[in-house]
Amino acid sequence: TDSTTPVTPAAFPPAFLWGAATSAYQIEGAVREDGRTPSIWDTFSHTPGKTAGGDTGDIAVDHYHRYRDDVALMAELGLGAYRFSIAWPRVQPTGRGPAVQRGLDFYRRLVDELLAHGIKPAATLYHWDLPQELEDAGGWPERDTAYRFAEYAQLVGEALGDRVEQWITLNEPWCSAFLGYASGVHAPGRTDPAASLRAAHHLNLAHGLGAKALRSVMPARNSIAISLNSAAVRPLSPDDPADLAAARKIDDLASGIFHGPILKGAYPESLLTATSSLTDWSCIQDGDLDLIHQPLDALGLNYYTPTLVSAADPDAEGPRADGHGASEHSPWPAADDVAFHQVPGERTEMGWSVDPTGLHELIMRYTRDAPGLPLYVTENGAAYDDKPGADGAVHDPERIAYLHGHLAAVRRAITDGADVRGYYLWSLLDNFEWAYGYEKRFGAIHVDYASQERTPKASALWYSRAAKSGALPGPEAI
Ligand code: GBH
Repeated sequence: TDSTTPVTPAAFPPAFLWGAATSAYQIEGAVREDGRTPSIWDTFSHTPGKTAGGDTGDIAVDHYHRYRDDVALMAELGLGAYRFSIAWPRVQPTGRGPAVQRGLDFYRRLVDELLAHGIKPAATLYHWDLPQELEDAGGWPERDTAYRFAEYAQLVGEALGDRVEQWITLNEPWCSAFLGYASGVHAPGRTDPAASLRAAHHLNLAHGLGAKALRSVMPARNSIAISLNSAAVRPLSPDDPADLAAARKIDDLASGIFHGPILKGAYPESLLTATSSLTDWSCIQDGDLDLIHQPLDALGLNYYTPTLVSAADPDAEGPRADGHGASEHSPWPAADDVAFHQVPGERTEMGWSVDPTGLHELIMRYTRDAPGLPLYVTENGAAYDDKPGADGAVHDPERIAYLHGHLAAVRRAITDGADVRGYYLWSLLDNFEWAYGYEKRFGAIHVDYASQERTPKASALWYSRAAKSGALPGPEAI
């Protein structure tokens, strides 16, 4: 492949994909159109107190009606690829039964528009918008949800498998399981650690069954992957055995719980033992691990910031710098003995520290854990307080520096032997940032939420130069 072609240091392999990513609920709006019914995020965002300012995705950035303009912007910027997600409640409003063609038609139109502009579509089947009816039937802690997902995957694969080559089953199942069912800062907002562990297993099962269903209906050339937000976990004192044990525990709960079954066909023993006070894992049935351990064509990794931990002082209310958000409940089951710390250094608007070495570390780790599997950075980016200046332009030098640093880390990993085939900037547009509502802007393109006017930020122009030349301009280039 092209990734083995020798390249000059600033240049990327010629076939490297320069992309941007979004997700359905964060951008589409049109929540009641063409047969769509509520997902858990409609219910959650309409529940008082759950999102900043009571913000919802009802309108979002109206991408459902403006997708043509948005694709035109991507084309102007010279993007080679676009990662979007499909809203399950548009395709199967009750989470069961035949597909709603009007719902699928939106994605057919979107994909055709992308292809007409030479932009490669990458479709994520599940970016957190479970049909509410399936949550009412028990949600991810319930085994049946995995079978429902497989059925949905098959319907979408049948409809779009002829024109979309790159597929991602789930986005960040860690967030679905642990922010959704343990800390409750994401939909459906439950705070039941035992249920969150069952949810994680059923998400793994959904991935396996879904990958199998996609394969059964799609051309063999198509690629199937999953996007994980494996944490780059670091011990506060690398020489302290207790801190090392804390880091291993969090690594199991963040990464091993998905890598183990998906890539190796087994959960880490240390994870099963550490969580035994909460569950006997009887949710794992005979044959599940074989189903989960499906052959994959690629692996997606989403990275924003590293995670710094130590052993907790049992007498102290441990520092809650990371992992809890606005919740009293931890997203880390059976980890009361671990304390989370703020990584030193510069931070983004999210309060997340800027540390590209974590991305390099993660890529090299995947390279070891999944030898031979092509890798994609399926999300990376930063929120800053962007406002148009007097000249109407949006100057965001911090985002340019962030992107430059992280893309340089990707480039370094390629030099070090990693097979990274592409990078999707999070996000194409400012959008609904989940519990943070519209307060946090991750977009390369600014959106005025009153007028829906789009303005590419300076970082978009910088990224465009990178995409068009296949090499990194200096961070000062715009
Ligand atoms: C991604 O989630 C999402 O895929 C995307 O939809 C979202 O807009 C984007 O990132 C920006 O947030 O959760 O406190 O334990 C990233 C969610 C954020 C989860 C960092 C893990 C670590 C600290 N991740 N988080 S915490």
